[in-house]
Amino acid sequence: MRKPILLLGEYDVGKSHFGGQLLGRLREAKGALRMTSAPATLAPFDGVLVRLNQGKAAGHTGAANYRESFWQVADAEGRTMDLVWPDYGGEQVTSLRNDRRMSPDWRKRVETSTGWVVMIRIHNSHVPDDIFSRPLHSIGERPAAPKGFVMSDQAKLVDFLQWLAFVRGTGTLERITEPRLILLLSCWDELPQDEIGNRPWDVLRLRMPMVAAYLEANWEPGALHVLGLSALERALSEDTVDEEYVDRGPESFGYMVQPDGTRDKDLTLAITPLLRA
Ligand SMILES: Nc1nc2c(ncn2[C@@H]2O[C@H](COP(=O)(O)OP(=O)(O)OP(=O)(O)O)[C@@H](O)[C@H]2O)c(=O)[nH]1
Ligand SMILES: [Mg+2]
Repeated sequence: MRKPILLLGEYDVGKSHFGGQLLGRLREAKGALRMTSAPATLAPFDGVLVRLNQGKAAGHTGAANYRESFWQVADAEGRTMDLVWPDYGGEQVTSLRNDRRMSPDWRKRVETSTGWVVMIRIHNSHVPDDIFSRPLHSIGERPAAPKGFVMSDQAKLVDFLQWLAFVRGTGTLERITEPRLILLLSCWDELPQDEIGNRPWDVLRLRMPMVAAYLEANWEPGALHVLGLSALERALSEDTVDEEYVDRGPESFGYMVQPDGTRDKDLTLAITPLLRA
């Protein structure tokens, strides 16, 4: 079964590094999903894999790039599928969202994908402070109101998902079962100590309550998954070598966070819910 995935993530959320790490794990064949035949090419993730093996981060993907890779994968029960995994410059999603226009290629992806994987860099996303989240004594020091109307991060995401569902013709009179949706809260390792041990849903409810409420109201529970992801486990630099990465290899790093808050080194678990359709 061919499974085109609509991977949605803006600039700098970690799409390319996750793609590279996921490809590495699938080839290793030690996790819940494994590759059944070697992919014809490691592109577009070859560059990321080379950099990670050198203990360095890769650069940003060119804004105009869109490339897909085809992976034949199987789970432990022997179910096989062809996963179509993309990599592209996150600016494309930003302009889709801002311009409310999409090319025929993007429209086809929205219409034909069996699953949507949405990545947000959770540490950078939160509700601005207000009287409910700030101590009362600090209210006098209110920051200047922004000039003009600015949509919050969470309102932007809800608005975008509503629009995509509309483009696809997905009605919301009943809860959505297709496309399945996985929300990956990426760069989980960046979260502060008092949040890093929490469950992904709780972190989402705290940082983006409107998104949490929207997803719960519109998706069928079995078709909706909110998971944590730290594809690299730590910050890497583009210039300085991380010796431990070189010694132990990128396959020793990275984890996903299960719904109950436990960590698992098997990054393929971050996408297995897509294949249970
Ligand atoms: N701390 C930490 N940093 C990460 C992780 N994954 C990626 N990063 C860093 O986040 C930055 C963005 O990652 P990319 O994978 O390039 O993001 P992208 O979504 O492909 O970005 P564009 O190509 O610009 O669309 C890079 O500097 C990475 O080193 C992670 O799990 N933890
Ligand atoms: Mg990229």
